[in-house]
Amino acid sequence: MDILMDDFEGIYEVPPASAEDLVFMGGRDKVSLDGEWNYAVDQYNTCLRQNWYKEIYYDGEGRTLPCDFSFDKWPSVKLPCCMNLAEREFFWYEGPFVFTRRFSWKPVADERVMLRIGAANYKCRVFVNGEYAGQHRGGSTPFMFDVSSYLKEENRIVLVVDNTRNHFNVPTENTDWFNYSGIYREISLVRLPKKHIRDFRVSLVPGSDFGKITLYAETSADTGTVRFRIPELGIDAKEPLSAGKAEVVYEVKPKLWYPEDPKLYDVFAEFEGDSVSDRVGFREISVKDGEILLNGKALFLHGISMHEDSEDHGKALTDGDRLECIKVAKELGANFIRLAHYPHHENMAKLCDEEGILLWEEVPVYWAIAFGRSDVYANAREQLKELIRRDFNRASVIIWSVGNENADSDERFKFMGGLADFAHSYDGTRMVSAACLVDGATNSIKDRLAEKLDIIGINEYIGWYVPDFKALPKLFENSKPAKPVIITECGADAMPGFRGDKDLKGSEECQVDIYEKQVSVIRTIPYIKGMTPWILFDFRCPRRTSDIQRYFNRKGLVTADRKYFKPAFSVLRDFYKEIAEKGK
Ligand code: GCB
Repeated sequence: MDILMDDFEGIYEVPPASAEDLVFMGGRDKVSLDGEWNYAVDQYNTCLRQNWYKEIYYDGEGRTLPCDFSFDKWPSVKLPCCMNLAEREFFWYEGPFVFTRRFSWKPVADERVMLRIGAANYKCRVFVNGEYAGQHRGGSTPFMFDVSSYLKEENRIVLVVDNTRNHFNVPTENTDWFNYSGIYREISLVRLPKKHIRDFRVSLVPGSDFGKITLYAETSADTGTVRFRIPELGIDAKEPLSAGKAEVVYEVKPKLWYPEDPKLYDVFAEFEGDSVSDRVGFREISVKDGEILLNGKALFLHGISMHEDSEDHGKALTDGDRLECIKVAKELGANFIRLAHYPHHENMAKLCDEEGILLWEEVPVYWAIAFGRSDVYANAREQLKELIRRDFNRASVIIWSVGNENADSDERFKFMGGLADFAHSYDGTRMVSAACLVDGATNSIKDRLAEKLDIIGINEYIGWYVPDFKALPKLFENSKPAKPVIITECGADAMPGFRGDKDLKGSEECQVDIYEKQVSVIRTIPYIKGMTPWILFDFRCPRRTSDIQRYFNRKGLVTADRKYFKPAFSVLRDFYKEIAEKGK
């Protein structure tokens, strides 16, 4: 009896879907399952306890049984979305939701069908026609399940999505952003021939004097031949597989990708009856003698931080929302965006490839993670791998960040050092960083993790959380970093339209003052090679309850509705303009 069952979750604890289950998506036809789904709040997890997904309506004798669910009569919601914004009464709800819909399908013999969910926060369990297809952990990365064997002509899918915060999740129960619930990125089915391409990577070979391109594919079969093509560069190569992998290095000088001229090439891979494609830019990012180099030239990252959040859609931004974010960042003079603090939608990086914006992408290893636990490490590493696998071909992405503001302990060094090593080994074409804390005891940049990073990110709130501004020049005097530094956060809250003296916390004048002081010091420090102040837009945050906050973090330079530009916006814009004119 389900009411006497204590460990109802045990049977669902199968190994979660992993990065290795992700199949390369570029150029593939998808059947979208977005749209109207029936749903219920399932606060007590009764779907999992009573196996609703099995849809048992009758006893063995054909008599109807009482049911605690009625899938097709439940209210409906248009997915993807953030459920907190779907109905007023869901705003503060955290816990399980059950989503279900029917769909028709034409099964084809020998075909593989993958279900892909762009992201669901945080734990997602998938049932197709009464069978458990598996689970995924992590609220911001895509996952895929092979559902071929479950599909019929008429189908029922049930998804149980639970965003209950938990100390052993990545992130933990305590973050400085809103814990939106639901399936907030696209849901689709992808038909694959039995023999298909699983991964396809195209990149400039680092250190090749911009003269070599690697084309790499992984396939579902061990043997055969992969054909790689980049017509515009005259590349057409057939490469035999070895243990399911094919790689070819071409000597060719592509036109390089620059923010000012983001050239993209159409690239293709074909294997048996399968073919995939992508649009890829070629650029080299490196670090040398304390400089960050893009295509061999030193550059200063004129950046800004950004959450994935909008007043109307929460994290379920539209492409229109994303383009608006990019437009506002460009108005600021930014050539670089820090996508904090978790993987944003893959379309953001695609749009930045086209728009010529450099990106920092991050995994939610945020604040006080349970660093001592191997299962938590495995989950964080998987999220990082899913992100790298998803965005490897994006020229815009130049930095993988392995986390944000974590106290320097032995366990944390092992955990995050492990992630940094993994990022380097899984992707040799990018820089690895993390947003580190200032060492409070010595007021200096001193974090053991720096030895594992290519670039050191530093969050400092001097002028705001640390009121005495004199600490800022001292911080930089006290530090002798061996690597380039990006100020990954600095800033101040300002309530839009709240005017007052510069010492009045929360006033627009106070935010202006702090920005003016920050840039006046930062510009003089030679080892600082970029900055991404906190933050472009105000964002929802349950921790922020003061009269000037009202459940928003108001450190934005622009309000959450993207309409009002606070005066500090122009301080940063003018600074970026001035240094750009000086060629920095
Ligand atoms: C930080 C965090 C960021 C917060 C910000 C703040 O250091 O990295 O997530 O939102 O400070 O506003 O306090």
